[in-house]
Amino acid sequence: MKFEESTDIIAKILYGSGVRHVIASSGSRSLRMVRSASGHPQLNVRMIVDERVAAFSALGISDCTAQPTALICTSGTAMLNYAPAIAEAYYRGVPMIIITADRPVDIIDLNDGQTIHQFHALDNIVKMSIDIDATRPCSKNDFDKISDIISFALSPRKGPIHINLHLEEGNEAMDYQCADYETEFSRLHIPHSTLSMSSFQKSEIALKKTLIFLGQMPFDSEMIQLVEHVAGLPNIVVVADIVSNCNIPNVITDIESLIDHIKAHPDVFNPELVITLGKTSPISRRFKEWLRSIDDYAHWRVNDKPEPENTYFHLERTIIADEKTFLKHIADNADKTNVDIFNRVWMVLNRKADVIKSNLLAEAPWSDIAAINVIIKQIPDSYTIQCSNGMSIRYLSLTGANRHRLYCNRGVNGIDGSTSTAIGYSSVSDTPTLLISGDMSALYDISALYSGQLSPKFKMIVIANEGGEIFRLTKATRNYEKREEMLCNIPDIKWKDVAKSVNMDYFEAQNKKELESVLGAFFIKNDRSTLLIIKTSIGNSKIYGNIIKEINNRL
Ligand SMILES: Cc1ncc(C[n+]2csc(CCOP(=O)(O)OP(=O)(O)O)c2C)c(N)n1
Repeated sequence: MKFEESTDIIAKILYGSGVRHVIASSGSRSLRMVRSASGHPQLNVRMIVDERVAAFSALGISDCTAQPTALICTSGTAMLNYAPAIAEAYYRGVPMIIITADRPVDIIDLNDGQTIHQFHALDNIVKMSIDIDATRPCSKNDFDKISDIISFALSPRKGPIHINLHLEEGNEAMDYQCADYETEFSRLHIPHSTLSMSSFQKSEIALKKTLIFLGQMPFDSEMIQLVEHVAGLPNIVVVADIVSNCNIPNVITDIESLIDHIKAHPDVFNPELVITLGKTSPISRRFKEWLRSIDDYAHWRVNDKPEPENTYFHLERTIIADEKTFLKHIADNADKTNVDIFNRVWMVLNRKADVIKSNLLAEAPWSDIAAINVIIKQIPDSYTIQCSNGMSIRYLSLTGANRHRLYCNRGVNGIDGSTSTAIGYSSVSDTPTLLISGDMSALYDISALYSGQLSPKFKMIVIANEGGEIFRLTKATRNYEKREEMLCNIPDIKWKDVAKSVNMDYFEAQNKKELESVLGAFFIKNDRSTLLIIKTSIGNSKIYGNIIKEINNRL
């Protein structure tokens, strides 16, 4: 009889469900699970000590590979450090398998160290949790439960699940044989999303001035083609966040530059129907507020779950469908005789704004936005861009990102894990990854640079603008008398020393000329990961804000 521990079989179940990458954090309680996973010939297991970094890296890996990534950690508070990345995965619909090692059940609540109530601790941010006692031989029923919960992670809406695994400490083989278990895909039955396309008539869209909004979506060339087609229909305008990965000419990715003009001309620009696709709400707060404030339109949300998500307070219908199926349906049923000019008026406005914007950006004095405008034009086509929150993603929304793949944690995260996510992504990507980050975000997640995963294909640009620039721009914070001290401030970081300590090449630029002269080398060098620091000073937000104001004025 072949000896197999429960954890060996769990490792096989992981592989059978499509997991290829596992990130384990160091600990003794989790050792049995780690040993089994790393002993599996087809699982790629790496160790990252900081669980927050581990979980964000796993998120980046799942974003890049479109496969579930597994996490393993030890008992106690370790798992709580997974929470920010798990929450992002939950709201963005990214599958992740979280395995937390726990103590034997009878030593919980004895006031022992590193022991908390782990089961259910992540319940608000995972699709489902199970508690498995692997201190004894696991039964077929236990393995069925594990297979089922993993298949649930992979079924619509995809998302993270939590397996809390009670384990004996130690490295010696357990002296028992657990149940034989068929770990192939037999139990993994992934239901297809039910489509309710019949819930609307062709005429309901064909006759209405329709605004389609695209939130965050993974890059998908078939999706781009469909969007291109739909965005050419006369009664439809497509407004998309730059993280929709549909950055094509007939889609409006910079709504912020148009919003004042649109608000001033409701008869021309107000939609009768708004359809939203993708998991996230708009980056432009003013666009979201506009959609909340205007009357007389209906909102249809295309979603992979039936629960109503009434972001704009106009929700009329939830259409359960995947985005591509829905767009195909619209494209196939388009009314070719329609002579609506809704699309045309929006497109004319957008083209005009683009011309004004490109002049204003070219003339902008040295600042964050001037630097981003230079950088974006020089990023080689093969690069994926990862971006932190704060101003960076807003700068990119203004300049555009050409056709680069672009990712940012726009689900529910703030500044907590951009570097880890980008490094995780780049660790499994065949092509180079560029992270553009604010300096506060980069400091917050600096542990990622020490995670031992830096690949030569990873490039990082930090906009060193003396802390949280966004607070100097936002109405709610900019006039606070202690703004710099209480909101913006970060210590003076010696980035050159940081780069040296993690073996990254280092460049810096303090003006446009310096930037132009270092960019070529920054992108071309491919033997080590590289850090470029862009130094600007306070005043950036005024320059950025004035460009947007001026575009709106000149329209
Ligand atoms: C985890 C988390 N903590 C706090 C915040 C609040 N917050 C929003 S933006 C920001 C500052 C961002 O600064 P930086 O990364 O330097 O970007 P910049 O605004 O300068 O572009 C902070 C602290 C957040 N979003 N997320």
